[in-house]
Amino acid sequence: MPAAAPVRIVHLGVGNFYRAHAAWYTHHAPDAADWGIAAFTGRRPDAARALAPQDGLYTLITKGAEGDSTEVIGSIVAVHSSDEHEAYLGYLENPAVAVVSLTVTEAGYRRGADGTIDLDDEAVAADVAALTTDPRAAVTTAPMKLVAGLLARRAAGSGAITIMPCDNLPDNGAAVGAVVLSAAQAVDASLAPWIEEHVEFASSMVDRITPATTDADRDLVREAIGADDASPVPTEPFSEWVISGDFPAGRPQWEAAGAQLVDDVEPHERRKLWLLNGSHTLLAYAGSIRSHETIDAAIADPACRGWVELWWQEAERHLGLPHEEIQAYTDALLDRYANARVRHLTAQIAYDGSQKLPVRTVPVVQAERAAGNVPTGGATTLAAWVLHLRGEGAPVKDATVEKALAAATSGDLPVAVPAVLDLLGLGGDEELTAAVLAQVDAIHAP
Ligand code: CS2
Repeated sequence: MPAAAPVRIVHLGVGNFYRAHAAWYTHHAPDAADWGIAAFTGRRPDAARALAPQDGLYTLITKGAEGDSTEVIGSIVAVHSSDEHEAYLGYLENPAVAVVSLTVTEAGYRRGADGTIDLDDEAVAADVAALTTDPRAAVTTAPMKLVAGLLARRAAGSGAITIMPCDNLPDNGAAVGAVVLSAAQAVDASLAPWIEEHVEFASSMVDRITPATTDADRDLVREAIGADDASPVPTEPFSEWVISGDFPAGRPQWEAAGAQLVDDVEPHERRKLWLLNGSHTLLAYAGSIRSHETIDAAIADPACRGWVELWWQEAERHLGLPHEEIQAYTDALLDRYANARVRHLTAQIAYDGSQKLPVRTVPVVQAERAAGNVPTGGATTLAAWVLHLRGEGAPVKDATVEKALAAATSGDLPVAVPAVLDLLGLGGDEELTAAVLAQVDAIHAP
């Protein structure tokens, strides 16, 4: 193995997805030797425990429909658990560190309804109190980690840096910019103008289906490379990364590794969020209720496949993209979903629905209703989510589900459905309510 590259990227939330995606592109950039990644875990320190003893190295297993290939990835040169706060501040103080990227899930940004930081969130409030007293105090939420890092960078006089979220939020750079600026205001009002001047928020659309690691993956790697890897990452062959934004302190030549640098990520992002993530969410709930454990099993069920196709037609009407482009993308999606070797669990995608539906499902349903249509595909997702919240299919794992759960269990379905629709901003719509109730029956039909 070549000597580890110097740390110039800090990543928050290292999990399988990041290691299948941006870390892989960084490994393949022609200037990879200059761009090491210091990766911090999210809440759970498992990834740090597994990766630190193997110096951040891990095996990527690409599961094609026909067979596997393995590759050892070396771009992560330092691994830390999320509480190693001094180490984190130390990186941010270093002017050579040019990028902070994040995969912290949709919920991790702690956004309030208006898109600014949710100061009522208990963990956020605790972080604000801590940072107001001591700018080097340990904090736990992602937005406040960014604020703490920027306070340290400003104090060190280390200048410009780019923050690049890689989560499935529309216009994720601007979204995180709004969160960080409002978080900074709450801690130290003088930081906000410094951020305006020194910090760029890049947007990125990331696309690669990446399931959780299983023991079978560890066995496969032992067989393939003759060494133990505590944390290999299984993924699919398909991969797409579209980035827009400025990198005043530099960045790896990701485009030479296959990433696309564009002026506007939005059309790519919406296409992916609505067609891929929107259909994933439909399959996660409707599929698991119909006893399908994986996406390949769900898409092989003619009823599920029919609803996904309806959903794609509904989304297409509002994407404003050429039909051929959408057709090519959805044809590829059908192949990706049918790849049984990936074993993507419906229960995994079912996590955090309260954060996911508002960005991947609701906008299409709203656009359809505004156009006078009753979207059966969208109504299926809504019906399946209500049933999931009422205990059917995949278990509910969702930190911000409290209100939706209360609405979904507030009475019989004719009461619960309108209550959930109301919460999603789709309330007072009898035609839509009737469509959702009809899809409850359709999902339950054999
Ligand atoms: C999935 C995504 O779990 C989910 O919500 O829809 O993780 C999806 O697999 C990725 O966005 C694919 O790029």
